[in-house]
Amino acid sequence: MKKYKRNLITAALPYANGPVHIGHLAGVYIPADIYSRYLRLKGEDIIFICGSDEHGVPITIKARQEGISPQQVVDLYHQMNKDSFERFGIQFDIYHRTSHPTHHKTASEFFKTLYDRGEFTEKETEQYFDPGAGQFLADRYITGTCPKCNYDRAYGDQCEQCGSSLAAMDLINPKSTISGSVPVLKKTKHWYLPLDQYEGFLKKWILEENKHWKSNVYGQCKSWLDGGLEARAVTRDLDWGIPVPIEGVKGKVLYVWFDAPIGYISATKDLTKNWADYWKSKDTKLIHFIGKDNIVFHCIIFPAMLKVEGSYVLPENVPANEFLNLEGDKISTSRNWAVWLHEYLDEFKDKQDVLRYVLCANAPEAKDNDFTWKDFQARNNNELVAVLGNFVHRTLVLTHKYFAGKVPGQAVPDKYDLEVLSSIAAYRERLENHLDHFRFREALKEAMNLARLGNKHLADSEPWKIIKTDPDRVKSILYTSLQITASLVAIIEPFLPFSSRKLAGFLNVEGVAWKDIGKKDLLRVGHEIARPELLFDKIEDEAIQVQLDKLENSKKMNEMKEAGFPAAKDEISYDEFSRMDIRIARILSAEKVPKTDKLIKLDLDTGIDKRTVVSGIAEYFKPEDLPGKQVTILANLAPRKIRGIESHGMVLLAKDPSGKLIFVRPDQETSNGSAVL
Ligand code: B3M
Ligand code: ZN
Repeated sequence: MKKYKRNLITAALPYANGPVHIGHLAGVYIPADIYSRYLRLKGEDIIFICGSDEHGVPITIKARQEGISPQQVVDLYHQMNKDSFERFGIQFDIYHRTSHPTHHKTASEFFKTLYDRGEFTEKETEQYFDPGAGQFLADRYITGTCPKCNYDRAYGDQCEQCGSSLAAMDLINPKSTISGSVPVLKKTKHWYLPLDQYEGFLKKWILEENKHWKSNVYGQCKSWLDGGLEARAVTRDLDWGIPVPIEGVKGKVLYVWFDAPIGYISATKDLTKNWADYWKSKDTKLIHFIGKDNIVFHCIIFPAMLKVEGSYVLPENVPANEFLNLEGDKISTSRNWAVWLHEYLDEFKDKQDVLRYVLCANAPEAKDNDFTWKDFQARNNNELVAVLGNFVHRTLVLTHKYFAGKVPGQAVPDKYDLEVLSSIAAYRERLENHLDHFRFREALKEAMNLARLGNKHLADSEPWKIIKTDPDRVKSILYTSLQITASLVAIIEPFLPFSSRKLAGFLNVEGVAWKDIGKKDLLRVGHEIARPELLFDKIEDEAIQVQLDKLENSKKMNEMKEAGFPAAKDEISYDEFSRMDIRIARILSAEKVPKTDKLIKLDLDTGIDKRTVVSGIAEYFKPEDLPGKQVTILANLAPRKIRGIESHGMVLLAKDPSGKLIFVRPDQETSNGSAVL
């Protein structure tokens, strides 16, 4: 294996359009953090880069849904994700953001360099344009009928019913999601990266020189390359992003997948003035941690960009993971089928390592995998508590009980103890072999095996039975257990950093270096340890039930939505509710509003006044049936002019998914003006 001077580790920049969930963690951030911590512990030169991806359509869609600006969206989620990662112990050297001026400058210059050298091709194409909104439509902003399965709510890039990836032009009856109007085709000019021209280079570099990549990554690259590459547009008609830095070009931005990976470079620039040592030297080992949906961008498109630019290093490896499912179902933000990191951190205080452990033990390294709360509980109770926690606790308690908390000497070293002691270094070697090859599940298993060995050694030797008859033997046993415990401080650090800290505290040491794992007298004879506490505690059924109930609730909400009932609205305060003046009124007279299908004009006696309200009920009621009926109204709604008639308030109706309307009425006669509370 080639020796490198430096390590440059990147983790995919999450879109700042929502919180991070366990799928992101298991796919990207946990493996990346384990790997980075491991290198740091070995004393290597390493920087670990991440940040928010703040451009592109995902951000503008979220802004539109929430009725806030894209800037507000990214400000909110950038801070939230940055905080969550920190609380979770993901130790980035910098958490940057692509809205940062350094990034705008870096990405613009990158584009400009390629543009000035004539590396892009220019093409005019026809694209969907929303005449009502006066803007071009990104594929996600167009819905219509899927040509493959006839689903009528397919998007311009994908049908969520049959999973086909689509082009906006394929949709039958396309509609703009912005204005609802039918989009028209309009000419527009864009710049393309001619990937087809780099096919030769990419084939050689990936298929021949990068055979060591994980088979899921290599396989995906191969199928892209075998299918033939096409030129890719690197600009978009959008008003959110980095403006295309070409004189005279307006209303166009860099394609988010052009600028986002350059974000790794921008972040490094703001981290260290020696950024070029990392990015522009053959001695750098560049590793991208990503999820499988990002493979083509990190293995084909970004390397092609770097290669064409010419002065940057290419990734040595791109250890992408597959997807994590949740309780047998695909994780989905829109269906709220996820475990959100910020919620986990609030609900399971001080249990960061439990989630880190479970997500690593279960990581979708080679194929998609499933997270279940029962497995989470079982792994905590049967592995962290029963194996690791139990071993550490027994060792520390017995040391206090028999030797006043001081590391005993090996008066008469026993053969078994010596064997155990000399085997510790081999654990380190096996761990290194796994970690160097991104096999984090295996590495974690190996780490736990050392605790298992410690447990077995204690159980076999039974010091509690021979303390009276053979105290010297007990000294040697506990000396051995304590050395294992000290090695565990380093061995578990990449995976369980919080517990490693705690354990170091119990042992009264600063920390343990990776190279010292298995070292003789790692804990010196006579060294005094602290009073032990529990490293992990049991998770009870109740805590798991709370989580299962939450998911059950999401499921119910999704079924309601599917059936056409509206989604639940955000909570409001009692104060907000009490500002609504809801009361009972009687219909005095009713007549259809001329030249409309739906509207009826109602004259009402509200108890406090007589007033007119226009209501859209004509499809379900005849005007002549209405006078005399009592109804419920929202009386203090600001007046509105509807078809020339001023409407003062609103009659409350219940609408079922078919659209049918009925009145919300008191179930007995009551005085007009009665308040609804
Ligand atoms: N934001 C996509 C994602 O979150 C994208 C990654 C960018 S990495 C440069 O999956
Ligand atoms: Zn379909």
